[in-house]
Amino acid sequence: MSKHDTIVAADVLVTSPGRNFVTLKITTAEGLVGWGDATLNGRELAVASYLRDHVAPLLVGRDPARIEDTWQYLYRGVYWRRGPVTMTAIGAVDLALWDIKGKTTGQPVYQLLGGAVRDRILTYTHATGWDVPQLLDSVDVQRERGFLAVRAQMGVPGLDTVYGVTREGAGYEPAGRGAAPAEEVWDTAAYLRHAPGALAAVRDHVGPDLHLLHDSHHRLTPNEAARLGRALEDVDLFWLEDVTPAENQEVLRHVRRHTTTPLAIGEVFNTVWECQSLITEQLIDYVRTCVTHAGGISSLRRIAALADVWQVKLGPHGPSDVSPVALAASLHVGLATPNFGIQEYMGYEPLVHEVFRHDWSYADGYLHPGDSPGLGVDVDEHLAAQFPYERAYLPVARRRDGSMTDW
Ligand code: CS2
Ligand code: MG
Repeated sequence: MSKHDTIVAADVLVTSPGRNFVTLKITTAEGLVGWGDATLNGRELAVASYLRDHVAPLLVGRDPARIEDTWQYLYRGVYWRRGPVTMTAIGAVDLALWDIKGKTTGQPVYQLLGGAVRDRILTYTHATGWDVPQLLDSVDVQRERGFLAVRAQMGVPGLDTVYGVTREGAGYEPAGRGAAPAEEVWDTAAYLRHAPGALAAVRDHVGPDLHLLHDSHHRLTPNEAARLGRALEDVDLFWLEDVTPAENQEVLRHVRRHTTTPLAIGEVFNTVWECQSLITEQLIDYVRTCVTHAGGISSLRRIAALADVWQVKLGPHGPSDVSPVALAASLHVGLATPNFGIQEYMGYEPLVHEVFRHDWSYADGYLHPGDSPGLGVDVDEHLAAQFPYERAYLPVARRRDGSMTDW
């Protein structure tokens, strides 16, 4: 490869093999291709347009090796910085450029990040059940698949729909296809009456060793969160996630004063600045920022570095609504980052694995990114083209009195 390659094309692929994904393809004059995930569940076309209409023209002619300069150019150069759309677009560019750099050097990205600090990455997956028996069965299924850490989400008596669960027990895809979001009814009091007992039943069923996690999904007030954390202390959770919307990080001080249940927050955050107080005030134990929505590998490493100073660990978001390209990138960071705690892995439908052929693999409760050059993912563009975008929205939630709350 000549000293300086140049970007000759930046294309955006929107495909829907069971659910919508947005993928950035960067091509260089030397014929190298880098892939980046740009999926933002429920707002996919906003990121696709941000990339196609505003970023792609600026990438053509740039040196793909200048990853950090490109990150700074796109972050500081946009003026209207931060937010999920901007940072997911920047994240996709960052992943694609790290992918290219790996292919240029013949190295998996984790080697370019300093090499492995561990042999494999502890991962957790989801167990769901509308009632406790269904939930216990779902947990058992995941244990039989070898998972050492399982997130448990259950229905709530008196409610028809609850985040993270389906009555059918099928795999849970929150974004519903259609012209408008589904409207769900939420009742925090009913949830708080039910969740501690349900999670205690799971702990009784599985014994002390399985790591158990639970996601309150942004729905509690600080005092409700404090009460729930305290009620769950004997359940010995690995973490209790998103107890409050955390737009106001100071409110976690109240929660922290009243419970030692480990807290995890950050999947909807997009820069290190949103996590700053949570980390430097020890208000959380795990920061959940996603490698794409938080601005890419370059950005997630900055968050990890700040978290390491305060002994906070990474627990990156890894739902079914970020693509196998994003999971790959998260795993490369995970293998090379000392304070990486655990990786979320909801899994994908078989067709998604065909569209996004990847080198990363799961075995016995752990993931590994593989040793292919770059991120180790290749997109089957012909197959992807057979699944056009289908409008889909995440649900919205209203209280019983009809007022909006956090879904
Ligand atoms: C959830 C996500 O995995 C999690 O922790 O919070 O599934 C979240 O609901 C979805 O990513 C939203 O698209
Ligand atoms: Mg979550």
